[in-house]
Amino acid sequence: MSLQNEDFIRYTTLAMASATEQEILRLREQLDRYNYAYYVLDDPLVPDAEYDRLFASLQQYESKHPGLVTIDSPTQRVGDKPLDSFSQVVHRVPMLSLNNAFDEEDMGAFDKRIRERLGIEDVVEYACEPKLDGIAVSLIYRDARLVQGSTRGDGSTGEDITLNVRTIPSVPLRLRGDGFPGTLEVRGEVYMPRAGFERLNRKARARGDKTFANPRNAAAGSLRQLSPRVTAQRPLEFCCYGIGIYEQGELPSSHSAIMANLREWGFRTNREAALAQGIEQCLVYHQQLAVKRDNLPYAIDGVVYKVNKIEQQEGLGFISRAPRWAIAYKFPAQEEITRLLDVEYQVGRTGAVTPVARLEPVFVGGVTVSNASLHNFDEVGRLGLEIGDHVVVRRAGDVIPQVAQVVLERRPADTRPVLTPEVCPVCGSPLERDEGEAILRCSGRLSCSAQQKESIKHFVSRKAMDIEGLGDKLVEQLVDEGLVERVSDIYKLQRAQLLDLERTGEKSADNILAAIEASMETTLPRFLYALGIREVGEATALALYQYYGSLDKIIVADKESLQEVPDIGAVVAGHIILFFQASHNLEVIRQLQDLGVHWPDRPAQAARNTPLEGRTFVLTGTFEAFGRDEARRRLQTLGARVAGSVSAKTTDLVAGPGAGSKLAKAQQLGIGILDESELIALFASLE
Ligand code: D41
Repeated sequence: MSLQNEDFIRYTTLAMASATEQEILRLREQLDRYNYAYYVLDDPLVPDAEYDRLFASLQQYESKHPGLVTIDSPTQRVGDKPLDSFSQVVHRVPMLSLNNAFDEEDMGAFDKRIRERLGIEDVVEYACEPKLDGIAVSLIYRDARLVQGSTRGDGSTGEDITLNVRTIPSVPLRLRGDGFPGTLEVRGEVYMPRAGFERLNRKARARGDKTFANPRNAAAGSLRQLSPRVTAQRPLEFCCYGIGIYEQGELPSSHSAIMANLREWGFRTNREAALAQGIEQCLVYHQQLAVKRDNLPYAIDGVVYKVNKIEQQEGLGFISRAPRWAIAYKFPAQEEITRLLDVEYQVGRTGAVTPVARLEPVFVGGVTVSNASLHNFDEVGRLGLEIGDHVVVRRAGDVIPQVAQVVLERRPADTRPVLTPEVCPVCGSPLERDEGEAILRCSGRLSCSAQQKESIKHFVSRKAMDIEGLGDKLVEQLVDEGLVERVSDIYKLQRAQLLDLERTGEKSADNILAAIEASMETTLPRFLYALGIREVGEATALALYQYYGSLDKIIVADKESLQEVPDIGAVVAGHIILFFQASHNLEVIRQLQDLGVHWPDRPAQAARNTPLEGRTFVLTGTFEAFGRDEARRRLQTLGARVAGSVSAKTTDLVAGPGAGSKLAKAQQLGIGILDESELIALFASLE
């Protein structure tokens, strides 16, 4: 397909275009507008489904009329020819670096220097913005078209990554609106939002590939791909923070006005940005952002303050490659180096043996960390971890601290390898490894006290039987004392036995007994979930209940039948069969029922108003009028099945903004697609 066709634009602006050409222009304009609303305004105008439909339509027109394809068409983001290497780019206006401040004193000194140099008594106006933890990038636009993208490099010379930045959806290929200069260089950070980073690493782990240590490395690694197709797959975003070249146009008089213009022209700016009058307000901003930090969808490592008035910036100038008018006030680090003291093995409910790092306590991301997740033994191998090593520990947001990498330069002489256990570290049973899985599992099942404890903890947990007061510590005590071996033993507990335990007084013993009693009246979905069948979470438990209505039917269901249940595939069906084949599981269930655990079966079909019976919905994206849970519940009440993934059994997909692969798959399969308003209309007509 020809990429360049400048003539097309000129020709069509003469209003002599054919109907096809007009349609192509209309689609592009509409897609650009939707993209702008989505990425810059954070306020989507249409469901993703609609965007994808228009996009597909434009693609179709363009493939029939290759001569009408232009370089700035939304369909032309991803080029398919990989490069041999990146060429160098000299920055006409150097990309300066930032001086750092680490405490309020540093900030006070910064403000004082500025007021002295400018000779002003009054407060200085500062523009404040989060310091994104990404890669600084320059984008050059000539006559509104993106002509070059490059990395900052050393500030004077970077690498030409034009083809890669073009694949980032929040990078405009063409400027919007008017009033922009003939040549405009926009600078900003390319970063990977946290959710995308976690997803990428999860996938890498599942495939046995190397993971990225943090979102910044992931962004850098993704931009450094010679094949733009790879970059296009990575969830990157661009947020601008300033300008470089600005020719043939009038420069606004403040940083905030420049940013407002960039936003009009199609760039994402940081919505947390604010103006502060004087240093005091700057410090308040820093404190407030520190509180928000963990809840932001992207990683930040501080606040950048800039003197807002351009005239004042010019009066201050720069010194050794950093402007005097800006400073980065850093937050406490989210990565620290500490020592790996030992690796211990944890045995989970399903027998999965996972390695856990015991660390020399280290203050990171605002808390003291002494344990970190190592995921699985393959991960230990990939990290090249040895006991005694110095490691980088990362704690960001509310995720569990992780060992991100080994600091090989600092490896002491006396490190020991991390051994992969051959038998269960708790019960000594042989370990098994499922085909194609990285996870080792204890084969001891419920003879393993670790699995006993974990499965009992699961059984009593809030979303399962919800026995309040039976906390983890108490469960461990009960198992260790031999009072509870299997979940049914809970219902045989005597008051005197509880009182014999340490730390259990009369009152708490009575409360626990009352909670145990109350839990006997339960629901089948809760009970099914509580059994702890592998891969049967809350949603699957509910689906089983809705499909079969009673436990007896589930117990005798065969594999084919189980796979008819929405969201249940061969693997999960296999786990369910295996569970109910084991006679000791059936015995525990029988005992539980004999001891009084009961639930209502699903009411007979005929008595219910179930107009959506036989239809299988999948919900994707976000909704405004109600949460996804509520939408699911209401659909189920109307008799529909609600599955988690799109398959041949899906009849309807409800797509809110943010829908992605499920939508694409549904379109492929020709499944009916509804947006939120259509769903609301459906409820209105049926409820
Ligand atoms: O968010 C950022 N990482 C950020 C980086 C920002 N918000 N503003 C920045 N401003 C500058 C100046 C003041 C020099 C224009 C920066 C950077 N520089 C920067 N990023 C990497 C090196 C310098």
